[in-house]
Amino acid sequence: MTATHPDPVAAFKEQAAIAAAALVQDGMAVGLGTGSTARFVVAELGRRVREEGLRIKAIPTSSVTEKQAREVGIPLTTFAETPALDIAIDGADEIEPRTLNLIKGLGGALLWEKIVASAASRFVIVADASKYVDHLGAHCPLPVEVIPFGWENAAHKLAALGAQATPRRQRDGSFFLTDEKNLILDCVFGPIINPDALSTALAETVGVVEHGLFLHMATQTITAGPEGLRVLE
Ligand code: ABF
Repeated sequence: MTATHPDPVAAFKEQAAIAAAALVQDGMAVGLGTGSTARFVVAELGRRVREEGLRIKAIPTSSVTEKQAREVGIPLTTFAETPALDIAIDGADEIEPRTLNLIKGLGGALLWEKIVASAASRFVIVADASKYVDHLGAHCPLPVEVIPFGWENAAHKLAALGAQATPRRQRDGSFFLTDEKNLILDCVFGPIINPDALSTALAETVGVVEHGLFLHMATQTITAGPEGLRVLE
């Protein structure tokens, strides 16, 4: 299968996604990511299930991905039935090529994404090449998932860590709610020089459920861009 999307960036995403989907083998338990690049992965795996008889079972990282997986015919499972996954394939907002550290979560699904990634033996990231950065935080805010109760206090604590923390809202002005009915605070830190230290500080912040720093988790990144396909491990 080759990338056919007319939009060049989407075609890069599709190219990376098809390459990642080829890593999935018969009998595997698969974590399915969220976002526009992960959508191409789900579509390709659905094609392989329907056309090649690929036998897999999958756990989605969001209700949106669950809906798409059902539409394309990918059998779903749960952590109760399948506590460990062979591979999880997901997108990212920023990739630091030296470390494969990531910022994820602009899609609002970071908590389930991190849980699925942590249950997988292999965590493969797919993206277009524009996602590479020298330092995390260079282009994107860091999404932080917080409990709605007392979110303002969490925002003040995040400000003390150096962030401008803004609750993510829907178009109608209401708060965006995650699949767990939590809030996302989009935190502008600027370039993050010590992501490990920040990750620890965020984890210790009362009211924070999870954050979008995915450190030392990705086993491989597959990206596509004008220079072609690039695999980092
Ligand atoms: C999800 O997809 C999120 O973690 C991340 O924010 C987003 C990336 O979206 P896209 O692939 O559309 O750039 O994995």
